[in-house]
Amino acid sequence: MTELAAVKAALKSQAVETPSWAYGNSGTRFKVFAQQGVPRSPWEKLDDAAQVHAFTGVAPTVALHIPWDRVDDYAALARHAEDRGLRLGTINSNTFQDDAYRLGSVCHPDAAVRRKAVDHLLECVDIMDATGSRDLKLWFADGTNYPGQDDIRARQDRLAEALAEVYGRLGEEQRMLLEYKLFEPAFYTTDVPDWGTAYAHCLKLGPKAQVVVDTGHHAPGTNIEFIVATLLREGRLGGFDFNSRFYADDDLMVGAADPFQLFRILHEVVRGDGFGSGVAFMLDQCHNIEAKIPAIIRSVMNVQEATAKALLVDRAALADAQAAGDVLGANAVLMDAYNTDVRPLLREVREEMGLDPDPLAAYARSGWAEKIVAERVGGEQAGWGA
Ligand code: LRH
Ligand code: MN
Ligand code: MN
Repeated sequence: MTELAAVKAALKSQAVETPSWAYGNSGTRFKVFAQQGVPRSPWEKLDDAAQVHAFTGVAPTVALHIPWDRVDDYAALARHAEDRGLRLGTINSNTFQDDAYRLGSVCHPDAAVRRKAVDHLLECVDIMDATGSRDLKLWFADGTNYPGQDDIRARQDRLAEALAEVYGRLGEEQRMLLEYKLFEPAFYTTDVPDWGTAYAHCLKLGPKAQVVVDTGHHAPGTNIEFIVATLLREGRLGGFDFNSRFYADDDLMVGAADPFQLFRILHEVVRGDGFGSGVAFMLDQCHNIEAKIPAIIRSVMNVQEATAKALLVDRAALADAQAAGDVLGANAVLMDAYNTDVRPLLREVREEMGLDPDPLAAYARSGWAEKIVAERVGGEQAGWGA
């Protein structure tokens, strides 16, 4: 295979998982601007996700969030997905929207609350069994607001105990992805604030426990690609929650705020043989003011563009320059790839996949946006304010 053919093959095989909650209404704590035509149920979220996959060709799975996507029959939901060329993807747990969790969930000082939280996580694994999902994504809002409020170390013990119980319930092919976040909603301590804490827990649990890097969950200036390189080197990068941040956990479209950072991250994925190795490429975004389906299509395209650039890095030339201590030469190799306009290449890739080379224009022409506005009245909120 020529090098270009290999790059094209990698781009065709890339899969970007879209989140069910990105299709629904969402907002800030100040205001949710409801949009017309948004899905009224998990079933309709899948209908919209099928449009994203139809026009991009690389978004075959959809992440669910429980209870936002609770249904009576998950096997039927999986069939609904299959009928539309999709599969159900990661199951995201939610232990942050119940009054019981004011002081935390799996780290709560009261064993009864911890039990309730763990039972929810176990229920999520039951759902994975029904949907055929591989990954359980765990993000905990647990933490404290004031020094002295609770015992930092005891909370880690409670966390470890809860994770071990859920880990023991996983099937052979199932994985647990532990997501960290610097702060919010807790402001003083967070129980899983960084990759190191997540990694330490995963290491104790076993190989089915992996770390998730949500690109919006770091302090400003954090070198995320270093974290990615390290986790890949340790065999513990489970996947990404992609989005953009300018300030905190902004959940804006991936590649919008800092496409160069996204390229640097994906360069480390390529370097660390992370493609095809089980690393999940997921979006975790909310589209508060922009049209949702086009925003998700744009996000998938942004991931593709950064991936294409990362695949175009001349790794032999880079290795030579690095070995020779050629600082400027090595930097130039990387920048050459980043500065390549990969849009013509991606248009070609899409045509070879039998797709329209311009997914956004094709979606706009399809009439889907008008159809859902006409047919759907009273769309639901994604979950954050629900
Ligand atoms: C938390 C988070 C986590 C949740 C999602 C909705 O900030 O990133 O992944 O499940 O947002
Ligand atoms: Mn996330
Ligand atoms: Mn987040």
